[in-house]
Amino acid sequence: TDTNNGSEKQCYSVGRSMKRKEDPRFLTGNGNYVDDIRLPGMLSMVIVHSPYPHARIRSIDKTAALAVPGVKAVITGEDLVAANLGWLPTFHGFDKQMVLAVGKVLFQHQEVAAVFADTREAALDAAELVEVDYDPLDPVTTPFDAMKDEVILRDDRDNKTNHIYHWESGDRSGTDAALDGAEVTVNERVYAPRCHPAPLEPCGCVAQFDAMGRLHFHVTSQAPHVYRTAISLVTGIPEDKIRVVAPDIGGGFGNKVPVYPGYVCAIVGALILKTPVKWIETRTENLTTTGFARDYHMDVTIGAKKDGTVTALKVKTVADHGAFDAAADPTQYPAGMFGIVTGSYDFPVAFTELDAYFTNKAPGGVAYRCSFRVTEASYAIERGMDILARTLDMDPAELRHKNFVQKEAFPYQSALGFTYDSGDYAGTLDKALNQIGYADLRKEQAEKRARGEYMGIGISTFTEVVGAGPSKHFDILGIKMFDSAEIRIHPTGTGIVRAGTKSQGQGHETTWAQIVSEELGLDAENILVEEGDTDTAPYGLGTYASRSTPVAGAAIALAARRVREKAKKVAAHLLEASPDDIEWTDHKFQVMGAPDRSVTMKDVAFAAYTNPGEGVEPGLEASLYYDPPNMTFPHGAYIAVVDVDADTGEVKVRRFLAVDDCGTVINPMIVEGQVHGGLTEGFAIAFMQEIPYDEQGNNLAPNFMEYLIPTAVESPVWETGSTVTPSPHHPIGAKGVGESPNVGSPAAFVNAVMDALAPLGVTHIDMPLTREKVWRAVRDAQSA
Ligand code: MCN
Repeated sequence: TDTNNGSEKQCYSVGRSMKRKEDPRFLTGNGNYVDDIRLPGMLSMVIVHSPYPHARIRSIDKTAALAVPGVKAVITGEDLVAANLGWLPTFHGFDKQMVLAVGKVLFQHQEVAAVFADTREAALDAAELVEVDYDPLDPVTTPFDAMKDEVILRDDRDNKTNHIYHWESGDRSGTDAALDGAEVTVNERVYAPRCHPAPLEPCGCVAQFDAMGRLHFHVTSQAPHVYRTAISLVTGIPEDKIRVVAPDIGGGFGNKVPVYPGYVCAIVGALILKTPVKWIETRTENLTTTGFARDYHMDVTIGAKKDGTVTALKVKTVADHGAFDAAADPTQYPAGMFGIVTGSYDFPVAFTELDAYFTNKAPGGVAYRCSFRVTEASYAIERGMDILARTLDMDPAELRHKNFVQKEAFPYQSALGFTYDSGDYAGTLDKALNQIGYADLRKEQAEKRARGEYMGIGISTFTEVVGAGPSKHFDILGIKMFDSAEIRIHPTGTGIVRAGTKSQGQGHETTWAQIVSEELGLDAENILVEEGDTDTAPYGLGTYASRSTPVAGAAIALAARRVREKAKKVAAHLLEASPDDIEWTDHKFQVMGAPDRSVTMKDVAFAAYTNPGEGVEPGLEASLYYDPPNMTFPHGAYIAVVDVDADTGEVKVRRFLAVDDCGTVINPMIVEGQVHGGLTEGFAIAFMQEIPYDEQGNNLAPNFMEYLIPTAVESPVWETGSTVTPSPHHPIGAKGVGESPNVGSPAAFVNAVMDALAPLGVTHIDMPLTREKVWRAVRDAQSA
């Protein structure tokens, strides 16, 4: 029965706030993480990092390190190149990354050598004694310097330029013509700062070869099967000789999608030293080497009529991808899904182009809780719309209303080529405006302004694109993007579902069980969910881009329906009727028109193994691979209310309301939890977090003293609401939700602060809106 309200029927249903099945394990401290693994003879690996952002390596001397008691080996980039293991491919194939630096280091903290020792302490001591003789070079720390090509950073590429790629989408000349003829145009350069997902558990692995030479690789991975294939491609170990297991994971947020140099080193160490090797990142390693997102400079231009109707959108982006384009980006488009930049608005014409550059910063291009550039795109358009509203002296809610894609227009073809599945943007905004009491807030603001107080209201009505994806648009390492499910029902009516996804905190053990339960009329408490072991789970592409519900969730529902088809034959046998006369109704099989003649799935499950009927194969299971016809397009209307102290720059977020629409909701409590988590991250991005580099290429936020994580003390109280527009192509109508709050909220916060400061003439401040920046902007505006 449902743990919340005790009613038998509730336990089946999608749409119920069933408590998370995984939580007793986590709440009692019994989660099983990579660092919990202890194996006999296991060595500890520590990586030696470069102190310089750009330098030639003259020599590396391992002698002193090797003399430390307990040290078993030190490997360098030269060693790996000699073994043909020097490079890691990136998922989308535009670049590759050095495992350990050879010849030159390209960013501060780059991996230079790996030390293996009996204990972590010995490995740490020895790492300090690896003597690397560097010849420092001038670093290039901005894409604007990099584009001059005065210094070419990458010696290994034939292409002697720092330019990585140009990507464009839409109608350039049509957009230019529309902008030329527009009654009003607004333009602003907005920056999505380089930031980091900073999961509670940093990256790490344990590599172990068994007596048969098979690699058992436990790793904090969001995509275990992809890792298995990537490891096979990099190391040459046949894929059947590799088992990847992702145990419990303490948050991923995108950080655990790419395969990192430390993993290759640990595998090499375990192979040559013939004993297991563990590597666990420190917090500083995590914040300086793996998993950077954003660093997008975006020029947004919107053309409109005087009445506020938008006529054209142009967004030109310069992207800083650091030393390697480590993008774990699975789309065929190098700039991921940035084409969602037209957002929720019906732009008749649009054009966007993006140029990405190498710099002497850590490898960039990884996604942080966004479907590959969607947060950047949403921020650009939502800031742009607010700037337009202010230029036209229009209410920002009214401007949005005027330009929304109308709910009758779905499926809607955007000017940049996406086909949005469904939505009700106006309905969702109205719900948010009513729920927060918008009209009253505007009155209060007017009164405060009259008293010289700075209160602001910021709106963001974003559209997300999630569920990578149809195989025609997405692949990783050439593997087309589908997902998978395998369901096995046991004789007593309990069961197991295995999927190609991997929860890092999202609650799949609960929601996948709920889907099976709903489809098969079995108790969700007795449906075990297993993910993350490549030996048992069917091949899947993993959990990121809020793809699990849209893709694997669909695979699970459809696999369950396959089980039901089989079960129907057994039910027909039990009910002595023809399968054609059996219907599935109210979570059981019954003879059509004879409700008193019915059997439950539990009855059928037992019979499937004991008495399935003449000619019916015993057993009750199904597996299914699902290639979605399209992505799903969740949306939301977010409203932030802030008070700004213009004398100190302090911003107080007084209220924040998020109304989300992710189609059919499987578990409202889990969705609300996802929204709270994502909003907290969005809040941090808007006000606290950035990984800045100084002109010498030093990473200025290598720890939690500098890279701030909001605690319950700083975080606002979140108010939530929802609307439901099912996805027409998903079997249960669900869209993804995990990223929406992170995608939609930064613009709402910034729009609110700009609204507060409008009377002072402040028009834009780049995130993060620290007190100092807000104070300076106010001071500059006043002295202008
Ligand atoms: N859900 C639901 N009904 C819906 C949509 C989703 O009940 N209509 C439930 C799902 O079944 C799932 C959860 O909400 O239990 C999130 O589902 P979904 O939106 O499909 O996202 P994913 O499971 O694919 O998770 C990925 C997404 C991303 S991209 C990042 S990054 C992220 C996030 O989710 N990282 C997280 N949320 C996180 N939450 C935690 N605790 N830790 C992370 O690392």
